[in-house]
Amino acid sequence: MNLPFEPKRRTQDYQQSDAAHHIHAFVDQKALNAEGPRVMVRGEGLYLWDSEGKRYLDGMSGLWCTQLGYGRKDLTAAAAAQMDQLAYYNMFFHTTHPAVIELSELLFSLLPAHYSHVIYTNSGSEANEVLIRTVRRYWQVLGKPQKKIMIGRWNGYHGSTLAASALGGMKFMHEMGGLIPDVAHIDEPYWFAQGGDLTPDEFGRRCALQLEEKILELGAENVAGFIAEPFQGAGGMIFPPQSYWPHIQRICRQYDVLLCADEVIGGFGRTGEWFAHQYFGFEPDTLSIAKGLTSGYLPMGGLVLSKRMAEALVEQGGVFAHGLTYSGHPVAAAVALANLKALRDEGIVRQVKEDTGPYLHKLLRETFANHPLVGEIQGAGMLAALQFAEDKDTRKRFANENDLAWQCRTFGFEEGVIIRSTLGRMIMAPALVATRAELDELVDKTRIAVDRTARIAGKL
Ligand code: PXG
Repeated sequence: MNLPFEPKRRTQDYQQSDAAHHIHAFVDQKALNAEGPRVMVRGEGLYLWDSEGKRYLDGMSGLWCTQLGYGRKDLTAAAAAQMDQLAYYNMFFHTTHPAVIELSELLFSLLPAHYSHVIYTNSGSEANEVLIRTVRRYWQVLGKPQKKIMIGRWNGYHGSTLAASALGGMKFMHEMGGLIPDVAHIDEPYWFAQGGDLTPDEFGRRCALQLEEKILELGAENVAGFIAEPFQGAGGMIFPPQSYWPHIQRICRQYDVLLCADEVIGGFGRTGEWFAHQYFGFEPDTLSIAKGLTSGYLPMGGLVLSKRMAEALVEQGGVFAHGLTYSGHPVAAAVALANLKALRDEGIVRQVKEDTGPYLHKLLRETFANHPLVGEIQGAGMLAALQFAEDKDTRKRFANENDLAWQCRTFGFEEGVIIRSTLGRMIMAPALVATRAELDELVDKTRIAVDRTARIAGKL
């Protein structure tokens, strides 16, 4: 666990070369070049080490994806064995291979019975790109080609490629390089910030009814699908009120609009259920998957289809004009297979649901329910958000909440814990294999970071 590690080069060398060649994600590159990125060199279990030898407890599973933690030898062995046997072949021109077949068998044994088919991709963004074309194709096949419009949500996140970012509702992303036609948005169900005087349930219903209003405004005969994350991830780890999903599902069914769940973060055990829609109790027509499918060890994503959709596309659809060089890549498939087997056979998802998830949330309530900086604690399983509030009773947020949360994240790094900030929320999503002792450490170090933040906010 604490093996010494010698990086090959000095941190500054790495940073200078990095600055010379890379445009990083979601950052002002000039500012980052001046500061120099942290260079991560090793991972084991929940821990990461940087090039200075500093150790961090990774409270974010990388980017919400390393369900099994770092350094799993069974996953590296699966990759090596598959590379030796068949490093690459594709699913074009009437071919397939055992790795992808076995992966799909296992995937559908874990999914509810009304899903039957999957289109593999290399990422969550691609899954959502494929989603748009597949949903439109479905309606074409059913003789309703005018059903084309996708409805998403403001502050939703569905990826960084053109159509995925258009489906998402991050306006600063829309401003960088365009939108696509036939996409509309409704408000997000973020009660703490936008609920006003409504109870959470009233607000959840109100947000869901916006979908109905939007469908009626656009004409149900023109609307293909509604896409949403079961809970918002990148937008702040926001759980919707309980009333939200039942109303959304009812409205989608009433107007014959496909319900598309983006399970890229919520899938593969994050909430303690295999999929987040099961946690919230609704039945989507499609599921976008990625991240935890391979525990992040190799890039792989996919679009899961209900039997009803797959049947129409297969039986009546003719040529499905889509395919990626790496769809169903054998090495990614072999790693995904080993990953899903471990999650299932080691009882990891069950452990999150029955033991470590409740433990984490009890700890968070004990630590933060009466904390002067924290107005709300949300989450389930290995997933949590702390909402900063200037006044809890009125749910008044700090004008500089983004800066405060970023500062808290920086304090976290100093204390040796990685947590993520979005607007005024601190997010935790540790690996599903986290032990109680590791969760103690996560919450303890987070508390120190939050206390330090409370001091600069004048709350402690
Ligand atoms: N859908 C959802 C719900 C996501 O969270 C994607 C699609 C896109 O997946 P790819 O594999 O194309 O990145 C995501 C990705 C963050 C953060 O800071 C979140 C994501 C990616 C990077 C950072 O919360 N989610």
